[in-house]
Amino acid sequence: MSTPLEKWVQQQAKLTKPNDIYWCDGSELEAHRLIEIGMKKEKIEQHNVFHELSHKNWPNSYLHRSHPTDVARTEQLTFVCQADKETSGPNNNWMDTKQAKEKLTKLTDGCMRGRTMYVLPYMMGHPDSPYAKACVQLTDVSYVAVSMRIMTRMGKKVVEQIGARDDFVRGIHSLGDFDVNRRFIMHFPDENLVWSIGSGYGGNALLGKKCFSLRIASWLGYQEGWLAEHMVIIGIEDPQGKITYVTAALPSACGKTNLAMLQSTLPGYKVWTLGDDIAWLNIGPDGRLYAINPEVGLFGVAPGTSMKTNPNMVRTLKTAGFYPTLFTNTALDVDANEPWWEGMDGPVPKNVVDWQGKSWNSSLDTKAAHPNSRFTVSIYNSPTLSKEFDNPNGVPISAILLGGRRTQLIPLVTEAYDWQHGVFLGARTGSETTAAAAHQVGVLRREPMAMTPFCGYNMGDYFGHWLNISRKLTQPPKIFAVNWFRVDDDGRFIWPGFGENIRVLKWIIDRVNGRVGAQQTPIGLIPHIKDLELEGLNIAKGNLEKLFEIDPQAWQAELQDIETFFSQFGRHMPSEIWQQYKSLGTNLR
Ligand code: GTP
Ligand code: SPV
Ligand code: MN
Repeated sequence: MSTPLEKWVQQQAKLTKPNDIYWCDGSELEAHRLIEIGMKKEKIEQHNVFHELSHKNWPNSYLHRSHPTDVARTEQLTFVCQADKETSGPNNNWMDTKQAKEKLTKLTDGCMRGRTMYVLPYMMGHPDSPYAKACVQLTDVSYVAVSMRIMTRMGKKVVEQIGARDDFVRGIHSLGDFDVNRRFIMHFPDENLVWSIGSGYGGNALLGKKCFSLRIASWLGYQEGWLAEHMVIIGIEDPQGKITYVTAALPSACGKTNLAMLQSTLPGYKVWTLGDDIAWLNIGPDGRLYAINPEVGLFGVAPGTSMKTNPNMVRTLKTAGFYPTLFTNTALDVDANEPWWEGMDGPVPKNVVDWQGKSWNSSLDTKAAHPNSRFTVSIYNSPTLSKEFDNPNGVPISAILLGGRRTQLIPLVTEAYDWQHGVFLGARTGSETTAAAAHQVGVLRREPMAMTPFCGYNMGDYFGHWLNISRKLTQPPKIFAVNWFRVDDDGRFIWPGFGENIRVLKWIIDRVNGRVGAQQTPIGLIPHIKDLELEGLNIAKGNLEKLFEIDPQAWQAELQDIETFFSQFGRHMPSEIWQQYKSLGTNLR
């Protein structure tokens, strides 16, 4: 008698028609075999799937070049197929479930011919965690198999854990033919199913990540009373040795990985890493909010990563760990056979090929590394890994930061008056778009809780769910809005950011621990300048004022944009949020 899992794999093999089926066991030996296959047998365009880099400075590292049309998430090709369009909401593309499956079945029929189907059993969350989920993804490329092994707890134990159960999360993935007209990333939340074809890139292909752990999990959370969020989890240790746990939502390529690995410039303070992208937030037995990171890897933006901006990330990448480290679409220093990207320490190497393998030099006006080029590395390599990382119950959260990338208008930090006001601060957040998705960069859009591309149901209901969560919390975390990205009249960032962000974190934990007061403004509470540790920084006085300036006139266009955004959600929009919106308008007048 075969199990539901075996039956499902057989069914999918009948449809996809691979040459052979390979069940991954998650072992070290297997990872090396898969990389060998990627280096010798599998190709994308003219490139092998993996190129071995020199292990001298970058231990166990490999370069992957994706298809040139397949370098970022494709939001326009991403669908959330809830039972009806209204449940998916205006924040998602929707297709009728039956129609979506007919379309996908056609595209999937025979798509693995001549290829291997890899079966990847994996857990999101620690296997002993009450919040963990067992999942299985199918894929036809070694890159995805090796990446999933770095990003998740993958292995044959999960098959035993699933046993005869039918409720595992299913993911079907194939590279297809890379034709964007035949590329779809589709979600079926009521069946715990993700079906993705035509892309091999990150969030489109590693189905445990955004597809399951955010889009589908957010829907599970809505029904079951928890939250799946696009958030960093960190512990901030103060000079007394007290650790305060904090989460932070920032949109894609807006500083989460940097914040998660922050190296403090203030003596006595230290940041411990628990997660850089996804947090599952549950109400614990004591009524506090607990966070776990369902992942075990970091899939971070490479350009700009250096000993100056993110030394702990550089150390993580240069640590010889148990797992391989992958570089996707970075440039290559040909002589050293090492990865290279804009913003790396040291001089530009003499002999560089760009992310597509074409000869490059700095006089060209193109980037050598793709702006969304990334590394995939085990979080266990990180020198700042929190000792609570594998705690199945997670860590209790005292503050939640909700931010965006705003070159104008939004202050460095604002504290919400209470949870309701905090949900409004999150809901009204705007951010300028980045290269993490295939769209125009630098366009302001609403990014509530950094979840615009990831909320798997109607965002109006999502705001209502956030409001409901606090009603069950004994100690709701304080909520703060942050913005590292304000620029001066010359277009330069005013706030130095990166390691210096500890100064803002210090104020936040001082507020949490009742050590300092705050000033009331029309938009929320901001620091008294005397309470901000600014020693050693060189910010012109006028610019410092700009970091906290609230210009009622300039807010008028923002109010209009927020209203237009909220209005789309019609009757799904909670009245509390509209009340908050009205008081903001009144306060600014
Ligand atoms: P995803 O992995 O896409 O979800 O994004 P992320 O939020 O983890 O992005 P990451 O930390 O990799 O941010 C990358 C971009 O943010 C780069 O352009 C960095 O230079 C920029 N960045 C990060 N932190 C700061 C900061 O404190 N100040 C400024 N000015 N830029 C920052
Ligand atoms: C993001 O775009 O927010 C990422 C990268 O973290 S991806 O996994 O491609 O979604
Ligand atoms: Mn992300």
